[in-house]
Amino acid sequence: MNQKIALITGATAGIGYETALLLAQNNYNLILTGRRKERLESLRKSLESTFDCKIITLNFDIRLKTETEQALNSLPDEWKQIDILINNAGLAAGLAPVNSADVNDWEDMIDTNVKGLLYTSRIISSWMIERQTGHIISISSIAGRESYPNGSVYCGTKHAVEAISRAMRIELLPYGIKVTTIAPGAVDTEFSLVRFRGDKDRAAQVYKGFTPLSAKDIAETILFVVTRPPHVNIDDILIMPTSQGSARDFNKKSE
Ligand code: NDP
Ligand code: 8X3
Repeated sequence: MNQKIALITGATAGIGYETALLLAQNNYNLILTGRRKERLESLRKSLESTFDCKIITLNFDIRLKTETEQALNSLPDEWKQIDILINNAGLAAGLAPVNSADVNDWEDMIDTNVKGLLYTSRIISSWMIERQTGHIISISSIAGRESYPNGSVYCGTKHAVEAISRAMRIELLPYGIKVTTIAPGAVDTEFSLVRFRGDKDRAAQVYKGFTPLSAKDIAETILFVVTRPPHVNIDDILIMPTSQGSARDFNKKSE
């Protein structure tokens, strides 16, 4: 295959979905992953019929090590030549202090945001090392730079993403493999709906009174990062809405 191959984890919604659209539009061949199979299939059909790109979908739960390994290892050899890995799948579950938070929420966040990212990076970085080329982009968060009350474990997982990426940047240096973290502030996706377990009103409150980032803003940032020349690596980007100055400081207008 002449076109570059990008694998996006969590392509069924939000940032991953918009990144799939933009990369397909720019003729990347894509491996799209997520748990919602129907969404993956309809995205594949729509991208392949609209753009000059080939798509493979892998339907697995990134929290499960064996399922993740089996799915990735099932790729045909030519599709294992992944040029770009976008570690995007992730979630926040709940918003509660350590003394009363739901332990299952912690496990969900740690298993997805940290362990899932590691399972995927472990396998794909080994393929990149064989080819002495590649680029791993991980979606961190403002929560990877700051901690906020009631978000201890989500913030902890995103701090871990930052720490793991910094170490991988150095580990993969001898092989010419690029490593980037992108840390967004508030992005209007399904993120808050997931965090508040489908409570639409509560999720909508998060983005009320200011203009949040869109998933397309992050997709465009990813496209910028992957289109730099071979000698340039963007190590790290913090991207915020103009109306957000820190994890907790917003310039919100009442409506
Ligand atoms: P969405 O909820 O819109 O999308 C999350 C994606 O992750 C979905 O495609 C979902 O797929 C996938 N995913 C979640 N859990 C799993 C799992 N167990 N196995 C496989 N895939 C999974 O959220 P965003 O697009 O906003 O989030 C993308 C990333 O951006 C996350 O890492 C998030 O932490 C980060 N982020 C988000 C910000 C925001 O404000 N929205 C800000 C900063 C960072 P499916 O459910 O089909 O499995
Ligand atoms: C998502 C942004 O501020 O809710 O990572 O943690 S925040």
